[in-house]
Amino acid sequence: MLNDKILNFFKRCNDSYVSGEELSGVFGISRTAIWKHIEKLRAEGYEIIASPHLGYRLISVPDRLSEIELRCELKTQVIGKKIYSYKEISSTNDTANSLAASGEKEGTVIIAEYQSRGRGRLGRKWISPREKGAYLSIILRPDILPREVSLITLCSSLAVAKTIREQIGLAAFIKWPNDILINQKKTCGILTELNGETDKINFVIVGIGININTKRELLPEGATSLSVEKGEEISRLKFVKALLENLDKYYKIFNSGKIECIIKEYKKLSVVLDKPVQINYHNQLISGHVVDVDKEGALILRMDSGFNKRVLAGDVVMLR
Ligand code: BT5
Repeated sequence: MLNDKILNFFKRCNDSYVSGEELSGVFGISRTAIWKHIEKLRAEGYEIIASPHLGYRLISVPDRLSEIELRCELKTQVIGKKIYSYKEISSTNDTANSLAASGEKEGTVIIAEYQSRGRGRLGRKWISPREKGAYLSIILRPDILPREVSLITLCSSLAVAKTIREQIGLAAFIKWPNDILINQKKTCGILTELNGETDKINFVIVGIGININTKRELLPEGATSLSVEKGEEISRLKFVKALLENLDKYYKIFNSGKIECIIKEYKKLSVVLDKPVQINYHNQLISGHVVDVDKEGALILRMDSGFNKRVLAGDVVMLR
């Protein structure tokens, strides 16, 4: 805790030197104790130089997804106003679910450097290599009906794809309902979980897993990471901050009722629109041509019979 306070003090000093004496006075501990805290921060990857006459100066911060670094100059109104960061967790969605059930506010983010039981849909696994990706969950309390919850996944996948395009310059596309692809390979998956009753939502958890600096060999078949595709290391911290800002931006548009704006943007990045697909829908394989995504986020499939079918969930296989 004191480490965080010292860090915040450095940040407020705008890159200038702070003397050991000043730090010792502010925090009410000896200069030797201050030095020990500085050593701890250095061990965490903070570059802090010391000059005998001037004191300490923070030079650079590590690429860690910690609460203190993520919150620093984060320009959001709702998302990330509170952040819980963990070095290791079972699943960020599980923690988010329990925090939300005990009343945690909308916008709170739970993020971890490693997940021992990262989850996908239908009990599938999400591989979460340590300090390589971003594994986060966001608590939302949208004023919508349970049947409209797919729109939250849609909105979040748009925010992820846009962030990849803006920050990394890679052509990211969305594969309905919850995958973000680069060069047809999966780089991000989204798991949206709903807690509610038939006609009322208590809360929604949006879980996002993104492979950022993950090596190809740590990932399953058909997966990739931003660094593999870009051919260089990526600042996870910068990327995740930009992502939180985009999530905030699209959630605001969503809440203002401009769903059609979001769907319009979404369709431009969809890999399934106008394509022949096969969908595993309630354990039944159906195939057809995707003709639209409707205002509740459902896929409209023109079946071979000529009839349209509305699909709200399922696994899509591209046929061409
Ligand atoms: C998803 O499920 O794609 C949703 C994944 C959501 C993960 C996040 S991480 C933060 C939060 N906390 C959690 O516990 N979960 C969320 P689905 O569409 O069912 O895809 C799962 C499938 O993707 C697996 O069966 C694998 O084939 C593949 N997969 C697993 N790990 C992957 C990875 N790191 N990158 C790409 N593909 C992966």
